[in-house]
Amino acid sequence: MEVKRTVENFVKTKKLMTMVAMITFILFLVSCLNKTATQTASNTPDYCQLNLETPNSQSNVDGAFNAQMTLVPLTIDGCSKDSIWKSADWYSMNYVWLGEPVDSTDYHGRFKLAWDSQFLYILVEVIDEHLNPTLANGKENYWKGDYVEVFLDEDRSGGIHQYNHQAFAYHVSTEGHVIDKGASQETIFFDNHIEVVRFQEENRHLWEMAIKLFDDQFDENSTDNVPVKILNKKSIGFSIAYGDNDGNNNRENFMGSKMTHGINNDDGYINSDVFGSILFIE
Ligand SMILES: [Ca+2]
Ligand SMILES: [Ca+2]
Ligand SMILES: [Ca+2]
Ligand SMILES: [Ca+2]
Repeated sequence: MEVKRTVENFVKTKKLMTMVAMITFILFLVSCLNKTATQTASNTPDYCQLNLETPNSQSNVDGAFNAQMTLVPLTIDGCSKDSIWKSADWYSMNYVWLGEPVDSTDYHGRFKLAWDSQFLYILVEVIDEHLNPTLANGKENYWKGDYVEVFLDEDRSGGIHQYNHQAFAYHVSTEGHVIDKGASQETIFFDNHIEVVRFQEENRHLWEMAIKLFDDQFDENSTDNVPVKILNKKSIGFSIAYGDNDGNNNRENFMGSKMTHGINNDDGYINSDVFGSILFIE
């Protein structure tokens, strides 16, 4: 009898210990989940959090935009806290140049423009559910990873620019490289032309850029190139686009700021006749 009671007590105690262990484990899991949520939130400074209100962005068939002058140089940190970004308009970059029409979870893009005498500033906001790096070492297949392409023609001359520098088609990669063809017909980096910092919050991506303007005298073999100073009322050739790769090792879509962009909407990297424009205003 005594032995039976002892066995029963032992079984009860064991069940109790198992329950206590399970409850402790569940409490531990809950505490871990809370910690993860807190860490994610605390890694995102308040001023970096993207503004979820979505005022309409302006579409412009001809891709002709205004850039507002900023009196304060911007901080290129991928955050939109700079005061000029609060007042500048959102412009749309959602004309489908290549690929099938997209829904707003696959891609949606818009941008703002600002300037001072030294830089053209661009803030790009892109919704993209898969951010894919440029393939290979960044130079290979540089138009096939997710990237922002900035087309610039400093004097609005128009014309062929594929292997000269009277205009540029800067491919800005997820790694922060700036890539285009050189006069030698080789693919080269122009990393010191554009300072870029990206910021990501889930499927939203901010690309903040400060861009130097170079004229047609730019020499890729010289270290003495001097950027052009930007003045009020100056106008340049400009378009902007996003190449969307969602894991198929290719550019599945190409979406831009102007309704059309030349032959197959893919003429911008060759011919600056197809660019839209920016007017710099005070
Ligand atoms: Ca900033
Ligand atoms: Ca996508
Ligand atoms: Ca030119
Ligand atoms: Ca993508």
